[in-house]
Amino acid sequence: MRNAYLMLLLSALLFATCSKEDDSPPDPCEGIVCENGGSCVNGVCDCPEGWEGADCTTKSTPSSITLEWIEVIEYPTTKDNGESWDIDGGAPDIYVTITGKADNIFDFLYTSETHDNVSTTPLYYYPQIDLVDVEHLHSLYIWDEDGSSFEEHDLIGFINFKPHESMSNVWLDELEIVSPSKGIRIRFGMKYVF
Ligand SMILES: [Ca+2]
Ligand SMILES: [Ca+2]
Repeated sequence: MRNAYLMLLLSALLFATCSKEDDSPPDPCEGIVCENGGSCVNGVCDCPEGWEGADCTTKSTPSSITLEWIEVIEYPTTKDNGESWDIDGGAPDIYVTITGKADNIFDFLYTSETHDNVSTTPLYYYPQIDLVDVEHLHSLYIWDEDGSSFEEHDLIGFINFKPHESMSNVWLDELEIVSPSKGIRIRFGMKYVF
């Protein structure tokens, strides 16, 4: 009788142990895939900087983009009539400006220093400015400096660009803008601020 009681107790214990295992909650992260380097925590994706959404596939909108460098790779080396840009007929003295609105070319967000007597490319400039209208059209203008007043400078050319392209599914730390018809090729180095 005592043995039977012990057996019953043992069975009860075994049952309790087994049922405890059966009652354990399922893994809340089972079947959840977090993209772009995200990881699942308690059934919710913990996304890395720059990504959001249930599975980390939605790009965050940066609060600003720091323009770290500009590389001028190609620009028209002469005027349309073949004349030199420079007032003395020599090599151009090149600086760049950036505007946030394509309709006002004199509303400069940035004016670079001038590289005098440019005979080789690429040219580098280091703006270190924060662009806040990240999805708006900006323009980069290339100038030849002549004389002492701005009116004497020649506009060599310009291109439009958007600092942030939300449709793209990658984060680019370099943005290349090419306009074959204008003979201009530029690269930007960018850092995103969220
Ligand atoms: Ca000139
Ligand atoms: Ca010049």
